[in-house]
Amino acid sequence: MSSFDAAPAAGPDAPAAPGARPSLREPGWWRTAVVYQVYPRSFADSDGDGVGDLPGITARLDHLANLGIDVLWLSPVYRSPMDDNGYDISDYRDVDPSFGTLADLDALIAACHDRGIRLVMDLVVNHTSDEHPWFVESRDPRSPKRDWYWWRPARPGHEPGTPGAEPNNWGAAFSGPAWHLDAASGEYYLHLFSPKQPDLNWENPQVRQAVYAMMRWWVERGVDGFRMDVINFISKDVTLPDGPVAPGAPHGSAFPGSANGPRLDEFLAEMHAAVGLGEQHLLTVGEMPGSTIEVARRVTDPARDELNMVFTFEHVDLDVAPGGTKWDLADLPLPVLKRNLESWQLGLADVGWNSLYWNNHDQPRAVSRFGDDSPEHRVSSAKTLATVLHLHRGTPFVYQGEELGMTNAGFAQIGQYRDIESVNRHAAALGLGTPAEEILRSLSVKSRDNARTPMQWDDSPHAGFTTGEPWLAVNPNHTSINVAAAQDDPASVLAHYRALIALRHTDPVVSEGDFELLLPDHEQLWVIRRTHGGRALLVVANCSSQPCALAGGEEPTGEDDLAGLRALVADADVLLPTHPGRQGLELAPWESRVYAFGA
Ligand code: TEU
Repeated sequence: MSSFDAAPAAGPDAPAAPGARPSLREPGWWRTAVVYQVYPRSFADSDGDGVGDLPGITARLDHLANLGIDVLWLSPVYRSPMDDNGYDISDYRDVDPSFGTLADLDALIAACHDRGIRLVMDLVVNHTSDEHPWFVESRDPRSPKRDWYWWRPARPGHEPGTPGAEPNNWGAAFSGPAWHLDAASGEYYLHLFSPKQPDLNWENPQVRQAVYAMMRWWVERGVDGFRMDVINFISKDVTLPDGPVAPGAPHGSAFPGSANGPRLDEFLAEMHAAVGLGEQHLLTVGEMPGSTIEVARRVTDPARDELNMVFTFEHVDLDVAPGGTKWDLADLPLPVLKRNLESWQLGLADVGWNSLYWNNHDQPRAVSRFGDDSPEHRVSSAKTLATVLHLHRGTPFVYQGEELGMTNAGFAQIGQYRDIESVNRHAAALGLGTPAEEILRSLSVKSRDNARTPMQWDDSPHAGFTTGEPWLAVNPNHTSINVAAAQDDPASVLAHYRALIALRHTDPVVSEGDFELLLPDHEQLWVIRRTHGGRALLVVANCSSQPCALAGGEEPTGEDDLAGLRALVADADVLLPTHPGRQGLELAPWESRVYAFGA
């Protein structure tokens, strides 16, 4: 148990013991919190080896404290062969030497707590590394750990190792089949990601107990919660049925069979009880590709004791051609995006809770994807995207560098990429005859490395990230986009994030207010009304690179039309503008205003 929760055994009215600090984990604390994600490999390197590390993060904590965030989510720092940058774990109870030591992690937890920041660990338990002792043991068919993973013989009538002999047709997320043949036993094991990430078999109760014990160990060490990697994959359809095959695709889809299986709720509730997630008010957020509002409502219903919130993928899968993969690019009309976020707001309004995010270590940079990263509009569009997201109801997640308006990497050659998904995708698509330019174009838009270029601290040669050679190239635009330049600039994206985070902490309309989307079909404007306790906030955001007049030509009638909006904003106070001093009925490109109504 964290020292913050070791309440003195005194009556409720007893004065606080000298030096006692308020608990960082009151019931429901995460409903007003803002989370900041650190991808350790790319945040700050303290020892000059070109890879970010824990002492580097600790040394930069004041940046997070100044931003005002409540929680640091640490992407994996566990011991790992780094096939997938730490999402392939070989020891859950140790820190990888490239990131430092357990003592460094203890120091980071303490330094966070000293600043009132909670620390949430990434929990990757759908799979381990193939170098984890559990899997090493499991390779022996007579081992008691054989059943800890998904070992299966070849498809009946097929010789192991021949084309099509895999136990089913699922493709892996990182290209190729989701099965790897182990020559020693002649059987295949399941890996939904890389062959070095074998899936754990959660049907086996010993697996589950081993995971819960490990989680308790981290809670004892002082962590304040868990972000759970692909947690809806832990329950699968145990018949492992073939998935649908898209035209021209080399493999079938692992959906729906590999996720959201019949025992998901049971496993999550069991974990909740076994780890004491509720009693200790730990933050839990489950990453859930392919989950629906219905699943999220169930899993985040407080009465069910499963999770606080989930990461949906719906809104980050909208710029994909119908039936395609993430690499099949498509335009995203604003109404489609607005309506999607609205559906989650309404779907989880009375039960459950939303997470809110544009960015993480797997997604391209928001300002490049949903905004306009040209020099003219980058700052405004980064601010306006932030305004819109942070004025939704839920817990916002900020990914490192988002608060600066960091952009996509701009890589033009395959040699610049490091991510296993991108590198494998390039090879697989070339093999299928896709033109190289087309592959590079989709990588430049969608590669996960867009999010992973080093954090831009200053304008020095490696952006203040490292004194050595960075593991992934620093974006050349760090000469102007960096923390040092933004720090004291009231017009910076950083200053705008500080204001939004502060507003959530002080104004219950932001954290708890009811949500309404106005003008849902407007192609430039994103208009949101939040109401709570007789007060209202109205967000009017021009999400386009052209000016937008609220005095339109042909206007629809009805409560939510432009004329109604004009009347609303005529005399209202602007609480949080992207363009201070501007008023009137025309919005500049990417201008947004938060108006306040009521006492
Ligand atoms: O990601 C799960 C996931 O399905 C995607 O976001 C993934 O990145 C996909 O390949 C995108 O096309 C989680 C982690 O966030 C990711 O970094 C890991 O690689 C993955 O699980 C495996 O642990």
